Amino acid sequence: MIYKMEENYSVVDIQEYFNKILDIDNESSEYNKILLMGNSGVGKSSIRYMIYYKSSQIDTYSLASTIIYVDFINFLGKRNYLIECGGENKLKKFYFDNASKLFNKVNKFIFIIEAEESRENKDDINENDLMYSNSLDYYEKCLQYLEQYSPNVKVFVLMNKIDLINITRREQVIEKRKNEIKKKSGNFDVNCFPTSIWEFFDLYKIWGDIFTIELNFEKIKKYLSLLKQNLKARKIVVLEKFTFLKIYSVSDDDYVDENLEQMIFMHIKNLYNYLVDEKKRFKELEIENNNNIFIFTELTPSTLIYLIFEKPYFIELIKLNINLVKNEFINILDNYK
Ligand SMILES: Nc1nc2c(ncn2[C@@H]2O[C@H](COP(=O)(O)OP(=O)(O)OP(=O)(O)O)[C@@H](O)[C@H]2O)c(=O)[nH]1
Ligand SMILES: [Mg+2]
Repeated sequence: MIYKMEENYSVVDIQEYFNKILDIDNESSEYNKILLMGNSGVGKSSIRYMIYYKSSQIDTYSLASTIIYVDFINFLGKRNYLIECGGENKLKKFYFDNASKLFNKVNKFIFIIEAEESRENKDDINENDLMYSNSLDYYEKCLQYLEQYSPNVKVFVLMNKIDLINITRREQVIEKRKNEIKKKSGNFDVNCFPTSIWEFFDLYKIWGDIFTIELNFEKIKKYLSLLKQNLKARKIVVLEKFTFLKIYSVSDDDYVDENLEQMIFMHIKNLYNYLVDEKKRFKELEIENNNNIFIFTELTPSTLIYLIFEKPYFIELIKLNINLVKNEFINILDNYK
C-alpha cells in the first residue's frame, strides 16, 4: 500500500493529507514505524528507490520533491511502516505542529544529510522559512520530539553524496561531520554512515545493517560458520527474501572475487524480482565459471542463501547440510521478536 500526494498542493491539502497519514499510523501500531527525514534534495527518495524499486541512479534525476510518502515494507516477515517526510522548509511546520503523532512510537529514525553542507538547500530558503533550513538544526529539533515521544528509538544519520567529495578529502570531511552530528545528538547513541547512491553495494549493506540491528548475530554466526566448515564453502551469505538485504555473511579470509559476486548478485536480484512480479519464482540457481560455483536457494520462508565453492562440489550434500540448519535459522530469523 502506498500513499503519495500530488505535486500541486495547498496548505489545506497538506493538513488534510497529514491527518489521513497519521490516522493510518494509529491503526498500524503493531508495525515497526520508520521515519526517513532530512532537508530537501539530500537524497531520501533516491535511496529509497534504489533499495526497494529496481531503479538505477539515473532514474533518480527525475524524482519530484516529496510531500509525504508512506510505504509498507516486509522485512523478515514483519511489516515496516516507512514514512518519508519531504524536506522542503514549508513542510517542516506541519511535522512539528503534528509532532505528538508523527514522532510517536518510532522504532527507527533515519536522518539524511549531505556529507558536504555547502551544497544544501540553497534554492529553498526565503525570509519566511529560514526555520531549520540548516540540516543539523532540523535534526536536533526532530530529536527533541523523539526524546519526548519515542525515547527508545534507534537513530541513524546517513551522510549522503560522498561521491561529490574528492577522494583525498573524504575521510577528513566525514570525520568532521560525524563529530558535528554527535554533538547535536543529545542522549541518543547515534549511528553515522557515509553513503552514496553511486556506491550502491555499500549503501545496500548499510541499509541492511540498519534493518538487522536487533538481530542476534552470535547465533547466526555460529550456525553459518558451522555450515561453511561442513561444506568447505568459500563464502556464504544470508539475505532477506523480499528486499534482498544482507543479513549476515561468512567468508574465507583470502576470498577476494567480489566484483564477480556483485555482478551475479545484481542479476539474480533483478531476475528474482521480475519473477515475483510475474507471480513465479525459482527454487534454486547454479552459476559456474572455471573455478567457482555459485549456488542460490531459499533458506527459510523469509530468507535466501547463496554459497560460493571451489569445484568440485556435490549439490545433494549441500542441500542436505542446508536442511540440517534450516530449523535453527527459522527460529533465529523468522521468529525473531
Ligand atoms: N551525486 C549524488 N547525487 C545524489 C545522491 N543521492 C541523491 N542524489 C541526487 O539528488 C537529487 C535529489 O534527490 P531526492 O532523492 O529527490 O531528494 P529528497 O531528499 O527525496 O528531497 P525531497 O523529497 O524534496 O525532500 C536527485 O537528483 C538525485 O539524483 C548521491 O548519493 N550522490
Ligand atoms: Mg523525496
